[in-house]
Amino acid sequence: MFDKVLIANRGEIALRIHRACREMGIRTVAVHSTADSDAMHVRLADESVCIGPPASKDSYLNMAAIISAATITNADAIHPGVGFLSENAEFAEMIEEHGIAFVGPSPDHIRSMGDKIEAKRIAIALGLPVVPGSDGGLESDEDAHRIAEEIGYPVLVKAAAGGGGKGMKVADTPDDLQQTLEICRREAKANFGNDALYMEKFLRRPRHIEVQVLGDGRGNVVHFGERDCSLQRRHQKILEEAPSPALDQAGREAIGARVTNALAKINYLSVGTIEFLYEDEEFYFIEMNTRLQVEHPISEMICGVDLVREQLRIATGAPLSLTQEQIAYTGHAIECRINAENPRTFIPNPGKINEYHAPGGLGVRVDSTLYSGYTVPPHYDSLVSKLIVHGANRNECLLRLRRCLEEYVIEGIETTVPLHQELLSEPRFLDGDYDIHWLESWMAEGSDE
Ligand code: MV4
Repeated sequence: MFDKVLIANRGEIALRIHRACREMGIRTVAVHSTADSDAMHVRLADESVCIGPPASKDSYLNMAAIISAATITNADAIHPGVGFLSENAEFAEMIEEHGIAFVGPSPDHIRSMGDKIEAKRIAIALGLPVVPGSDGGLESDEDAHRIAEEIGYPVLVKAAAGGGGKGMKVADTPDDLQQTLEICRREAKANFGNDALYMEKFLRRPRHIEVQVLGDGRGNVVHFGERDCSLQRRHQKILEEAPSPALDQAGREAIGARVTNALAKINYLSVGTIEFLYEDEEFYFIEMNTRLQVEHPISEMICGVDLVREQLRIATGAPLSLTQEQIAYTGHAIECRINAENPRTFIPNPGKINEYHAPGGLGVRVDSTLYSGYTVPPHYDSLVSKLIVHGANRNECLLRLRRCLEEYVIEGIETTVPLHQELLSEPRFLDGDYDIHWLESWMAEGSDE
């Protein structure tokens, strides 16, 4: 096992990774910007290195500074966490060139899944169901019009370099399409420096369901069931649950088997997530995330597996320690993302925490950077805490979640706790009857009253 791991991240995820390392007897190195000197991830780590000024591009995205920090502290591995450099193939390569282990997939897999046209091509080749569309890039406007006629309007034009909702636009008619192509091409060029586009049939009311996987790079791949991430606003997830209220055990095993068979063929290494849209009981691959995800704890809670621990083990070259048959699901888990934001406008609200009390008790997990007296800096993502609750079934989980949200005290800043409380009195949510658009329309309705 590694002796020392550098955690190239901040916030709750840096704490999460530190905790796995500590339990495995691995020493940790935190890196931080000058704005994060007082952050909890710095306080808990065995060592810390300041890697630059507040702006992410000069610190948490500064590859040379991070690799230097690993070298001077003698770290034998780097865990990239989520966001920042976690899906940067060049970073993974650079780390390996320095003789340091990268806790993540092979650079080739990161690179090919980062190109959404390439990712879809691979998904098709591996036998995963995809959304009907261009099955490759759009060669010309004529090509685009022909494919749109074939699959039928409305269509969605997406940028190869996009993902996570960036660089896509719907066209309802051939007239629309001409404009859409021009806008998408221009924006893709400006934002990503790559104007390659592809097209798909636009699914109107899908759910977003993703499957968690773990592979050892030797053809062994297991899955940990799915997460339903349909509750989102402007492509920011608000609350996730596992299992999905829309799937039964047979459905779960069927999609899980398709995913593990597919990824075994490419000897996938490390944790990863395959994202699907799910509509009328059909799955459609959209993207693959080649990293740990923010919402991974809900899968851990229902499976009883520490995914970061397994990810670290596998990064040493060890084979998988569990088989698919050993992964069983117990109960239901929900994660509420608690952001330092106004709960209605989502305008960030960083500042000093005057009073802090986290909920606890059976089935409760809080992955948070907050402490009394801490000042949430304004420079980064506003996620400050994840409240993760497990129950024997969905109803018990919801009752426990309501209790925990009442108990949670965060004073001094506005947070999204009240939004989660409101959601818990909403019949559509309580019934699990929602799609990717429901939360936004529900919030729009509320503001009219
Ligand atoms: C789609 C879609 C409908 N039809 N593709 C947005 C993020 C990116 N990962 C893919 N996205 C979508 N792709 C087709 N063919 C609707 C979305 C979408 C969405 C997907 C997942 C979660 C939230 C979303 C919000 C708006 C649109």
